[in-house]
Amino acid sequence: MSSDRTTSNVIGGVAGTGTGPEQSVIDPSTGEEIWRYRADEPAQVDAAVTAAAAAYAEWSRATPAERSGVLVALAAHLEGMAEELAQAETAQTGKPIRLSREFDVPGSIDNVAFFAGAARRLDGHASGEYSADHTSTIRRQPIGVVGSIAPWNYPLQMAMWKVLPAVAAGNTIVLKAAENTPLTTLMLAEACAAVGMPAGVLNLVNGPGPLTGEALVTHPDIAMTSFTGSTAVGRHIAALAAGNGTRLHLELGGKAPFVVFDDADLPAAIRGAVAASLINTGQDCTAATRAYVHRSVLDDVVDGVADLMGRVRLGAPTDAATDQGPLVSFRQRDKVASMVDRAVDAGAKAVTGGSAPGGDLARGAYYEPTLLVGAAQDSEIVQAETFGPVLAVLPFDSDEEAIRLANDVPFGLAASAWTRDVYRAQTASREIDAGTVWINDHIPIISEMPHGGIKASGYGKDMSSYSFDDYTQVKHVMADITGVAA
Ligand code: TXE
Repeated sequence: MSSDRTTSNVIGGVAGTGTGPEQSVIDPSTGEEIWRYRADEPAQVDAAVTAAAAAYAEWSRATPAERSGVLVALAAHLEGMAEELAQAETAQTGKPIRLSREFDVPGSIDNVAFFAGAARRLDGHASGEYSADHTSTIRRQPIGVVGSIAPWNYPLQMAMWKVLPAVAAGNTIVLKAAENTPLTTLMLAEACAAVGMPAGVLNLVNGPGPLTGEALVTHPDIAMTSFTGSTAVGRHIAALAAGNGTRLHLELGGKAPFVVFDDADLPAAIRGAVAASLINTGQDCTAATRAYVHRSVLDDVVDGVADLMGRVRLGAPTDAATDQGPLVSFRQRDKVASMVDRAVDAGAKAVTGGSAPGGDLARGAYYEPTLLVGAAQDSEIVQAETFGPVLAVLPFDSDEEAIRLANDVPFGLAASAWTRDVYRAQTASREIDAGTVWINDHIPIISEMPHGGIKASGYGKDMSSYSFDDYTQVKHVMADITGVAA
């Protein structure tokens, strides 16, 4: 579908190609190569950072209205490419076309619209006189060239989350997409150029993390690194960034608990557990992965979830009737399969799923929706990020135990509590260690609200005006006013 594309990077407004090793983009529903490109090497990364640095002087001094105007035009332009974007997103990730059409693409465009507005609300504040002879002002300023590295689970949305707060605040950016999912990010960079975003404001490089990503993170002219990906790579990047002294924004995945109290609306909780564990084939850092269910309603929840999971339609991602496509790659599918196998070896039972489907689907990276019971709290399947269509259900006996188990993992990105009791809901929202806690829901995100974690899930916020805390610096300007009146 994209095999006619001949360029794989955008540097200083010019589309070009890398000089490094060849990379394949694979349709994971068939295993077929849909595009091939050459990775960007340190020379291309250096050129991209240089272009971003050159564009910074003008872009950082553009008025908020000017920056906003570019984003308003971008939102309209992307609307016109929505179907093309959805098709490309589905081709490179295997996600159902319905998800691309109804979530990835509209969510991305809504993000552009939000930041078009937020760009004009970058208020500092005038502090007034705290000292007899001086007046203080707070300026909110951009920080320079941002180096961003995005993952493959939501390629377009993750690119948006990185690019928009950075450029809305007046920074310029070099973005690296995940090496297996570069297509929609390239389309985004071209759309930015088409609507008149000045050359060099958004630069795009592509290639593997150790080659292209590390060249970006260690480049001396980067002022900030923003990364979404695995905890292991995030920590490695943090160590590299320390060598430069650059500021960091890290979103490192999660292991979201889904807590069902005995007074919950059970049909809603059951539907929610299935939707939240299978969203994007479970390749979502906020996906529900551990359901803690009060022992008195455990059997009802297990039966209900197993029933609904059994009805999920696996199929071709391009089919609008498909609920669940393949995982993004055979590597990711094999990672998930071996985690489930180890859980079962350790004593868990797969109530439904637990293997890759046969038949026509065997040629793709598919894995069945999987419900596990009997896993131990300290086992790998409960503690480590799975990133697949797998939900483990564990019982609890008291509210205190539920909160303790919910917090008993290294991660702290998202969580949900299901109850009709306001006190329980408020207590859970206060006590659960997570950047987002949903009550009687799990998954929805909106551009106006922040997303980001604590503990091994990293730090910093995506989306919302809170993201400007990461992408701007606060400057104190203090003036001696004693001579002004003279
Ligand atoms: O991630 P990586 P992988 C988790 C999820 C998944 C696991 C492995 O659990 O199963 O990570 O996925 C770039 N220097 N998440 O291996 O490697 C890489 O090129 C600089 C959660 O694909 O972290 C890509 O652009 N960059 C997550 C990005 O990092 C490097 C989303 C993510 O890849 C690099 C994705 C290096 N040395 C996976 N090595 C989330 N937070 O939602 C890799 N990269």
